[in-house]
Amino acid sequence: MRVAAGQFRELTQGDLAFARQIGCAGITVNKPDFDSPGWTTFLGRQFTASAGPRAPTRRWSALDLAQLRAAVDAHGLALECIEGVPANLLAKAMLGLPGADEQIEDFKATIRAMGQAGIGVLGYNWIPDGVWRTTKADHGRGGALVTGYDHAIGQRIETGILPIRDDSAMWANWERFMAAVLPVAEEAGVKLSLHPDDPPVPMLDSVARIFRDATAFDRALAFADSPHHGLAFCTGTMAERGADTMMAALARFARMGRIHYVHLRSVSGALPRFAEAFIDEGTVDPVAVLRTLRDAGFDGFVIDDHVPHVEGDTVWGHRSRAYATGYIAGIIRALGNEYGRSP
Ligand SMILES: [Mn+2]
Repeated sequence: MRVAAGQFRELTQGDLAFARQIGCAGITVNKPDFDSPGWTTFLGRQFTASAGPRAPTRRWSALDLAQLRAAVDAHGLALECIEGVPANLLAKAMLGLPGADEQIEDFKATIRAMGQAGIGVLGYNWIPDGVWRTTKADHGRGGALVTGYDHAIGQRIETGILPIRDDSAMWANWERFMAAVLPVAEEAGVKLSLHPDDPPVPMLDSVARIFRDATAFDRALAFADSPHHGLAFCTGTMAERGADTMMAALARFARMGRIHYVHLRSVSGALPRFAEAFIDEGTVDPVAVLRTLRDAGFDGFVIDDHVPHVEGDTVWGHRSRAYATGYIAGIIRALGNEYGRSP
């Protein structure tokens, strides 16, 4: 068990130095669009500005991924995982719209490129419209800015942008996707890791959120019963339905060996209304989480996920992440040297 830094939408040499400085063994990268100006600069490519909006890169190349991995390696860090492709690269597949097959083919090409670059874990989720919050500036401890969600507000929102999709339609689309991509992941040696729907409510804006509880994970893990399909277990999202049920699910899936990695964050309250919280408050007990993982023999990595925005911090949250990461690392160390941070 080890700590990584994550939630990087783009990356700089300074970000990597910082992750190493605060003791991380590795990093994860979040939904990279490798043709964006930031990524183009990081990868040392020429950037040609084009007029107007540009669609994200549909499939990642093994060369871009290998260059990314080499840059991370050079800082003494492991590139643990890439957490998802940009959401609209899978939205048609999720919703079963025309173009779904092309998106699945692109995703398969991305998995193969990941394997060629030696990057072993690819996170994904099944929410075409992403994470929902109804407030982004709730006042957390000491006036820190935290996001919050109130289902009384969320359930009334109907944008009319997305088609109506119920549970059975979303399951059928997911099963079609998984049946197509899992054999490719197995052949490429890449693990696919499913993140729960956040917030985990039955439906938002006419689209069902199928990965909202442990029962749904049981079904998904049975359908794709392979070491190459497992969970990106998010303690925060799961605790949005209650910390006790989150802990029970954590223990069970960890014992099954189906948790690939963990997002360790906390929330205050639970649905229908919750807010994000610092790691040392709220309903999630990080000591209990890490002890449960240790006792189950979990050998993956843990990241801090979302963090409150504290005084004087950057957008990515260097200060707040240093606090959360150090907190997690300290607990892992206290649980026993053999589970301590990697050198
Ligand atoms: Mn998460």
